[in-house]
Amino acid sequence: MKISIVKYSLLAFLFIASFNIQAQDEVASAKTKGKTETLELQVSGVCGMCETRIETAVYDLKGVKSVRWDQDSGKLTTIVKKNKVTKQQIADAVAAVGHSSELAKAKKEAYDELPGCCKYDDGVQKHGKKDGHGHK
Ligand SMILES: [Cu+2]
Repeated sequence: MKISIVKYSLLAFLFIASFNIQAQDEVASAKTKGKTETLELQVSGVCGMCETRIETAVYDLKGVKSVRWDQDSGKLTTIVKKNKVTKQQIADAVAAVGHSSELAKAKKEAYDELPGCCKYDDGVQKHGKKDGHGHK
């Protein structure tokens, strides 16, 4: 009888301890989740130079934590501080450096200044991914 009481209180202790750890984990992840959000946008572009240009323009926005443009899919994934940056701001930033997206058309002057190999609206196909720097 004495032994089983010890056993039960040990079990109860372990149960409570593991519950507390789990609860703390949930609070921690809720904190991180609450601080940032991921915004996705389709952006036109064809090569590694486009990738650098697009990512640099977005990274310059205040509140942007990380940015990645996928050359194959054209998908721009931006992690931002929550409620600090909008998709429209991101679209405007890439439009200002010559890249159209689903929310904003590229500024004509900026598009005209792109190197020939980056003119995605003039029949240039996606290229140069394998050679590492985008152009031969
Ligand atoms: Cu390019």
